[in-house]
Amino acid sequence: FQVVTEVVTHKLNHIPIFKGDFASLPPKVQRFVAEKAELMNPAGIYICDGSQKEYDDIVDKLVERGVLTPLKAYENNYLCRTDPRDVARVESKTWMVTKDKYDSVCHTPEGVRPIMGQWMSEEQFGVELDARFPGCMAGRPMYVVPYSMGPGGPLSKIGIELTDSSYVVLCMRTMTRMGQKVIDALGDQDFVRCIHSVGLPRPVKAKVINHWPCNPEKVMIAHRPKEREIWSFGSGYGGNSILGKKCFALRIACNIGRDEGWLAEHMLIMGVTNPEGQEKFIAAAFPSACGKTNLAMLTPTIPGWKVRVVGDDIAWMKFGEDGRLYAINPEAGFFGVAPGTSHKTNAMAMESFQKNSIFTNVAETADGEYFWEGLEKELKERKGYSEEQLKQLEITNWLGDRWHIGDEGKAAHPNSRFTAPAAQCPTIHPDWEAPQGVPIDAIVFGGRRPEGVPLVFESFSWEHGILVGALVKSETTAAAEFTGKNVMHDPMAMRPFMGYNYGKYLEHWIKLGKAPNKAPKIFHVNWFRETKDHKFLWPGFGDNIRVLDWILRRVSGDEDIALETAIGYVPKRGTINLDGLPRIDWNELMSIPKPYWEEDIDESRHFLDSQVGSDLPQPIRDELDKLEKRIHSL
Ligand code: GTP
Ligand code: SPV
Ligand code: MN
Repeated sequence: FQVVTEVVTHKLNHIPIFKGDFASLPPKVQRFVAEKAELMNPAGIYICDGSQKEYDDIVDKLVERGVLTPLKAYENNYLCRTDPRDVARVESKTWMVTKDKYDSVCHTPEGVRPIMGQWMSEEQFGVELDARFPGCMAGRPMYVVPYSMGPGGPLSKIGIELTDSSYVVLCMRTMTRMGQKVIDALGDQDFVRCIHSVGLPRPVKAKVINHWPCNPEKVMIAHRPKEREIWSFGSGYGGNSILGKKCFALRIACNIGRDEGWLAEHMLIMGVTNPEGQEKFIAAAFPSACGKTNLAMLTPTIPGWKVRVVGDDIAWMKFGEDGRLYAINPEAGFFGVAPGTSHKTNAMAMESFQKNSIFTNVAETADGEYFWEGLEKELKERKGYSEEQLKQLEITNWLGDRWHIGDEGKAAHPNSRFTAPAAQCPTIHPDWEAPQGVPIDAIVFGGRRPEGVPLVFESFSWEHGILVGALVKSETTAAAEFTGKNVMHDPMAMRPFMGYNYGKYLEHWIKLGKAPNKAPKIFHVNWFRETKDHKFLWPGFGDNIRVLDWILRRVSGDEDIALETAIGYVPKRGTINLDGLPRIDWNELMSIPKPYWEEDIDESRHFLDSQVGSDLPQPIRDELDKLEKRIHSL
């Protein structure tokens, strides 16, 4: 039987309710809201119901205030320009707070700073919290955002975000299932507690740029995994503030998954149907801004194939009773990279954001259309402009300045994003909201590897595949604060999102793939290998279906198409369909240069020794030893 722990309703000392019925919230929610309101002292409390009217009301207010600009060429599309100091995730200010340091990070040698997760002590967190949150919502409304990650059912989880950013409320409504229906489903259950403030109480002492309050000096994104709690301060942008996404669905959820026996991963989920009509599902992990959204929405360039999206960024995966791995997309929208998106590269994304979408830090044309790098050609053709007319087109860049194509600088920030409802994607999978998920047949890792790494290879086993994931590296992108193009480790594409000791995380992966569970095959792809003069060797985008074709034939047990090499199985020449492509330099694209891999394996060993150390599970160490031997005998 259950002990009723809370029977009293909670009091809100003098803080008015702007909207909603506080008394009808479940007691646990009342207490959470009341306590945090007491701490942050907002002007009033706004309980979100998730309705269209509520969304429209907030949009109207933001348009009035100049935070959003209607993009007049579309229905219900808006542009938002942030403070230019608040444009991406801030990995260096993201922490995991646990009693024991090694619950969060690995035992790295003296003087080596862990890059998979940053730990903060509970004492320090207390100090940092006190320096930020008391009174931080003064003069602003506090929105109460109840939301579900997942469509409901056994794999879904509920969170409540308290935020003083109305932009965040709008994004949460698109990115999650949000509102009264979640409160109704919650009842007396627990939920993930999410506290977010832009960190600029009124009266504002700093200058507010672009009507975008934020507090860059004091940014802190802290997670208390044991308590299932997130505290985010100072930033209104993306993964820093839309707390259902990276904070909950990856950093907190991987902890829940560890306790409950499932995986929370930075992966797209897609259904791929071959010309014979057989569908298989793929989950793929690429680091931020390395092609997940594009692959998930791919328009095949070879006849007879069909690709449908289940998710473009996050997968929650659990082995079912039949031993197969099932995945859900916990999100309800796409928060996708805008630059580079065009009808040529990603038509399905373009179709997804023709209405009801928010564009953050993109440029705007004089005709009220969005604009970013990569749209020049189709804009010219669609409008019938001459080269000269195109250059004369009046554009307002992401900073709000007048700008023309060919001018210095960028029209859109490289990490500018569209926020669009997933249901608007023409290729959304009919089962994308299936509560039990879809069965995964292949897991694919990848990254931006300009050198040395072939287009595709297949691992020899589940454990070897985990090593392949553990050694994912990629050139840095604009999705986080790093500048310049350095190849960095991004194990499992989770470096910025690891929620607990990475060695223990690898152990969890190993354990889940054991019989009677049927572990999917694991592959690695690289769309980004370059020629000596820095041209991509592979056309990418829709042509990536040709690689998926090979992968799925391997999954079906086609032995004849693969060659065994030191790093894994690679396609035999002629087994990837290249029909209709301009000349592909197969040798360059597929080569496994010994000097490169010798250097790489040394660096990989150093990485695992210094970053995972004694936490590295023995089966992965064994795989590393075997890989090293194979490379030396290349
Ligand atoms: P996050 O949302 O940050 O997690 O990124 P993502 O992994 O979903 O990356 P996305 O699909 O948005 O792609 C990021 C950038 O990579 C875009 O500018 C794309 O145009 C580019 N890109 C994606 N796929 C390919 C490809 O196959 N080849 C090449 N050359 N570029 C690609
Ligand atoms: C990523 O950086 O992987 C994203 C964008 O998907 S953000 O939500 O900002 O994390
Ligand atoms: Mn992502």
